[in-house]
Amino acid sequence: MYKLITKDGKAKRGVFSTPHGDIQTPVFMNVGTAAAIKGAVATSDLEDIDTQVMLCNTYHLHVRPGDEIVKQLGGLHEFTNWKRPILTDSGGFQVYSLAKLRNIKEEGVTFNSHVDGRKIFMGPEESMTIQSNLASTIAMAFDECPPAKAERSYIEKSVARTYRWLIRCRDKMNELNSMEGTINKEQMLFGINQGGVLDDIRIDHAKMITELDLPGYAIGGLAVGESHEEMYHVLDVTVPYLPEDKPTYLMGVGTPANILEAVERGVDFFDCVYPTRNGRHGQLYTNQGKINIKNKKYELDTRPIAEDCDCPVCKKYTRAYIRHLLKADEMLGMRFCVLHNLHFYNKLMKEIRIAIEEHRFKAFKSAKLRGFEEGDR
Ligand code: PRF
Ligand code: ZN
Repeated sequence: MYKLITKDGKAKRGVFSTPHGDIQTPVFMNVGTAAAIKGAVATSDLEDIDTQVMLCNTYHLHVRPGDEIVKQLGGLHEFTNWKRPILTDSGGFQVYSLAKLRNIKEEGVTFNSHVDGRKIFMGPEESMTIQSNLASTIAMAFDECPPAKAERSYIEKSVARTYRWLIRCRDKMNELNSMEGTINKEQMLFGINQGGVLDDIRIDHAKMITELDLPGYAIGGLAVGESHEEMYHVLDVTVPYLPEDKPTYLMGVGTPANILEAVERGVDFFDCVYPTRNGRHGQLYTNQGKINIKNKKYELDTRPIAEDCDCPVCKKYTRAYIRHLLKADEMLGMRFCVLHNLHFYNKLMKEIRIAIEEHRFKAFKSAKLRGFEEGDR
């Protein structure tokens, strides 16, 4: 399903074929947690800015509107009218970061819903059933993401359990994919590597999950409080133990600079809330660094957000106007900022793909990083 087109150093340029269409990698997946991109961006807008994959969350959609409801409506693709690939995260991470976690046991986790406080149980089988109901293209394994500063003994126990959970996820998905009434019988399961910043645990776990011959693998448990250097080091030691002929997905990462560094180390898939979250606050990405459009100095600025940007917003609107919209709390301001940022991330990935194809990734990366450092103008 994954075809490696070419490599430039360790950087990979590939195509991942799915029943919902091909994904050109490296790719950025746009975060639509509750089946919506925050900032009033529609799935039809995503098509306009040439994005490839939407990411949704098992936990959020289970709580509201309920995965059974989404199933009755034909699955996420029908529900959202986004017909290209969708990846669903398993709920594992969101339970730790959002919900009030009550208890974690071999069977799974018990937590309180962040919407109405009701008690919910989720284990590998529940997560797979929910993701099957949502009918995403790619389902993520149900894992535990231990805190960055957890002790070695805790991480060891946690990773061993995450491995046992992966076996249960695989078995449950096989069962669901062969069941009458399943919407997407070709749903794919990606395993998730964990192990904090401990090299030996990361490597052992990577070897074990690779044995299972799943269609793709993620590296989880990063960008949770460790330094950038620690994160890059984990990639340096772990990626070589994941299969080169399958996609590698770095979960929840990151800044444009983080993405460039990770691509250089062989990562194919990314997702991050930065472009949407920062956009909603008027933080805009450009090739000359981030700018804060609410800054007084843009009051009379009639240039687009970025002179070199061909997004639908930069083609038509000025910094002065967008600044005014945000200052006046007009929703349109947020929408414009999120659209520009998502376009920026997706365009960056496109440029990365071309640079790898032309075997000039290293020079491309250095030039980009130099530009980003110019900062607020
Ligand atoms: N596990 C899962 N989802 C995630 C993570 C993880 O470790 C992370 C860590 N950055 C983001 N999203 N299931
Ligand atoms: Zn733009």
